[in-house]
Amino acid sequence: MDASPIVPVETLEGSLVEKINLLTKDFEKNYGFPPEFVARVPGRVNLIGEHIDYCGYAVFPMAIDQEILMAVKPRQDQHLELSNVNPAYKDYSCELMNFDIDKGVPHWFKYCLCGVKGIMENSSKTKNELKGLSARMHGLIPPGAGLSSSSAVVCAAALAFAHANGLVYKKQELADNCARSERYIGTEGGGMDQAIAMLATQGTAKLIEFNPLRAHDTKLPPGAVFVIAHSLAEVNKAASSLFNCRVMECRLAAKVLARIHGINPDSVTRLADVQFSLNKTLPEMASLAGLYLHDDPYSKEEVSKLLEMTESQLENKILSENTRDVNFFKLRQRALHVFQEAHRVWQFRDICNSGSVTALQELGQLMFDSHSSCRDLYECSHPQLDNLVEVSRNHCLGARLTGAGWGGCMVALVPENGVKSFIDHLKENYYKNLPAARDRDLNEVLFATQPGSGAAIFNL
Ligand code: NG1
Ligand code: MG
Repeated sequence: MDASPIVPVETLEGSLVEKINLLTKDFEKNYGFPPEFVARVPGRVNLIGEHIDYCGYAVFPMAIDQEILMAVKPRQDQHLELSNVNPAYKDYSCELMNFDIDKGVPHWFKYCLCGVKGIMENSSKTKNELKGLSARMHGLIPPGAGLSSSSAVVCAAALAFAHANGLVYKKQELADNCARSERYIGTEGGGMDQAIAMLATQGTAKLIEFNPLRAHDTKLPPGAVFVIAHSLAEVNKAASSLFNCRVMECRLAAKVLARIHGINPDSVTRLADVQFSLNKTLPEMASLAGLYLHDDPYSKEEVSKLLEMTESQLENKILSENTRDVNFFKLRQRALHVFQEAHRVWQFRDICNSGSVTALQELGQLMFDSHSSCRDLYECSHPQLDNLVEVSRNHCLGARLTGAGWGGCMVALVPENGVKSFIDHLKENYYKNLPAARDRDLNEVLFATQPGSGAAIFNL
């Protein structure tokens, strides 16, 4: 894999040049000196494979055109000066040697600090040798939409800080590093978002496998277009414990399944670990989960007994800070979703490679199935998202929530010649009477997208 992603400015397309020029001017107006380079990191849409990356399973995202741009001037001191084109996001500054990322309110600049901290901890330079920067960010990915604006900010800051300090990393290294450092914000995410942000290439979706991180180009069948539609129910998963609660339920399901099968629960953290120990297929794992885990939620007491530990050991050794107070865990439903969804990812890949004349219909069905599973087994949907999928049902090939869920966007598979009529259908039947859609530019929340390119640095 190639080193730090530096792209010659002459290869830029028209609209990106304009955006970079505007940001450069805005930077100069704000700071009184020009930036030296711009880091660009795209958002992503996950086509299939939801809430399984942190269980060790492969996912299927592609980068979108919407992006985070960060204009930067390296400094000679150790000051970090962060500002945002959007006045709603307040300026922030600190010293490299003494900043702290608390797990309280997930302010925008904390995602930048995560990226910086990740590099500081994995640098060939000592902390004293590292220099600060002045940066101005322009975010063009709708926040709280499941399009991974958070990871794009983490990756942009990491890339910018590394470049400003003359540090060169492989893209995989940066992706792994950013996946780890985004957890400083308090969410126990997998590595999908940072991986696709770094490794995406124009024109192809990627099947991404973890441990070690690998990305495989996968051509979508001809005529496949993905339309993204925001339900306009907004979420910030870092501001609630819903996301981490699911991660913990999967972790506990893995340990309980391990115990039942005579494997030491301490040796597993992810459902994939149990599968590999048992050497079973994904459908076999789904059957085992259905057979050995009960439908009623497990109480903390029951899980502790099964894992032969006290409740307080469970809270302190296994659960995250913000899930220690959770008392019930739905292990069967979450494990079933994970094994079945992980299987759908491989089916999706096989259909893409099959050249079948019914490939588009088959992919669409997998997407509908994925949505139902997210809604019913994983309970990570939202009534507005469910409604959006239902309104789409007979007007596209397949549709599902994308990203963490609990609001945010749907992705729909639409044949190339049906894109306009599908978008018109949603405007008329979903957005027209939705109060949250009033005064919104619908082009920003409802658009067709093609696989875009990954993170890059443009030296000015
Ligand atoms: P978003 O959509 O950014 O909240 C999250 C996780 C992913 C993955 C998806 C669900 C982070 C940074 N991202 O994404 O790793 O688990 O949810 O598939 O935590
Ligand atoms: Mg995110």
